[in-house]
Amino acid sequence: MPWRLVRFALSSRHPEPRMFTRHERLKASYDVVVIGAGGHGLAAAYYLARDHGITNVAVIEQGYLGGGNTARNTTIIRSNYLTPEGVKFYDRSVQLWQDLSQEFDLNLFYSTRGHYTLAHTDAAMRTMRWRAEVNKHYGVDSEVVDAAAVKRAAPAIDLSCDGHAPIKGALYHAPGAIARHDAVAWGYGRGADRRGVELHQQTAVQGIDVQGGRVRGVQTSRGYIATPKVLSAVAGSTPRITQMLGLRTPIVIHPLQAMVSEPMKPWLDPILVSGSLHVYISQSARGELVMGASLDPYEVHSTRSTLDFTEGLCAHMLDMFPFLSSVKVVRQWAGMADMTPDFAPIMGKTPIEGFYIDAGWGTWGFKATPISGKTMAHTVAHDRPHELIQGFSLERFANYSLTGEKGAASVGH
Ligand code: PYC
Repeated sequence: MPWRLVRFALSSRHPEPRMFTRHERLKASYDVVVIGAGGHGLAAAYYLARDHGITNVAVIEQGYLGGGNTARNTTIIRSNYLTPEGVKFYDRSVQLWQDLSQEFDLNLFYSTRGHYTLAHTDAAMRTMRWRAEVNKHYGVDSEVVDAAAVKRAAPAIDLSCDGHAPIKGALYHAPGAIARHDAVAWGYGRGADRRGVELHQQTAVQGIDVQGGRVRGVQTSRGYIATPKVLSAVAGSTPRITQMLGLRTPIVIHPLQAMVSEPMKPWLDPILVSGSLHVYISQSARGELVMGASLDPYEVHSTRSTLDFTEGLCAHMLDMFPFLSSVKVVRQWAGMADMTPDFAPIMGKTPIEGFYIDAGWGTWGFKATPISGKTMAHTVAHDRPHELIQGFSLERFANYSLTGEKGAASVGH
C-alpha cells in the first residue's frame, strides 16, 4: 500500500500539497518540448528527467492534463500480442506497470484480473493458438483454454451467447490487468513536475519552426518557444501536428466509443473480450462495468457519442450476460483513435531532425504508457531509437516492412 495513504489516514490536517506547480509564463527556450500532456507525453517527460537528467522540458497541452485518450479508454493492460516486436514491447510495459503505484506513491488501483479473448469459431481458435505460441516463446503467460474454463472464470456468462455465437474457448492471459487511467497521468505528471519539468495546460501549438531540416522552436497560443527537440505525443491530434510540418503519415482517425454502467456488487473478476461480438468488458474497483466495442466505421475527428453505438454494444452484452437487461448505462464517451495500416504504433525519429513522434496508438495505447514513455525518452535523449521500438519506425511504410499486429487487436475493426 502506498505510504502516502497511511500518512493521509493518520493526519489530522489535510496533508496534500498541490499536485502540480503552476507556471505563469513559458520560458524562452527549453531543451525538449513535449506536445501532449496525456499519459504518453507525461511519461516521456518523467523518464527524460528521471533516467536522462534532462529537466529543462516543457509539456504543452491544448486542453487539460490527461483529458484526451488517457481519460477515454477502457484501461485494459495486457501483453498477449501477435508479433515478436509487439509481445516484447508490451511485456516490458506490463512489468513497469506493476511498480508504478509504489514509485509514484499514488494508488493506481492496478488490479491483475486475467484476460480472456473469447473465440467463437474454429478460425478464431487457430489465431488464439498462434498468439499463445508466440507469447510463450517470449516468456509471456498465455494459453488456450476451453469453454468450461471460461465458464469457471465468469459463471454468469451464457456460453451459447443466445445461440448467435457459441463460445469455443479463449486465449487466457493471466497478467491481464486494469488501472485507474487518470491516476496514471497524475502520477507521471507529478513525478515530472517534482523533477523540474514544466507542465503547461491550455497551451495550443500553432506552428513548428523548422529551418534547414531541423526543429528550431514551437509557436504556441502563449508565445514562441525555442527548442532543438520536439516530441509529439498527441494521439488523435497527430495529423494536425504533422500537417504543420508537411510530414506524411498513414494515420487515419476514427472515433472509439465506450461506456460505463451504474455500480454493481462485484460479480465479474476477469476482463473479457470478444472479437466476434465486438465487446470488451471489465468491472472497475467502483463496481461499474466498463465496456467498449470496435471503432466507429467512419473517419472523423470528433469525440461525439452515438445512440447507435449504445444499442449495438448493449445487444451484444446481453448475448453474453442476459441478466444485465435492467442495468443502467450512466456514462458514454468517445476518444479519437489514430489508426495505422498494420495496427502497430509509429515511434521514433522522423525525416525532420529533432522532431520525434509517438503516435498510431489506435485502440491499444493506454497499456503502452510506461514503456512508450521510457523508450521515447531514450530516443529523444540519445537521438537514436530505443531497441524495443525499432519495429515501429515511420519508414516501415515506405520500406514495405510492416509489423502486422491486427490479429491481436481487441475487437474486429
Ligand atoms: O487492446 O486491449 C486492448 C483494448 C481494449 C480496448 C480497446 N483496446
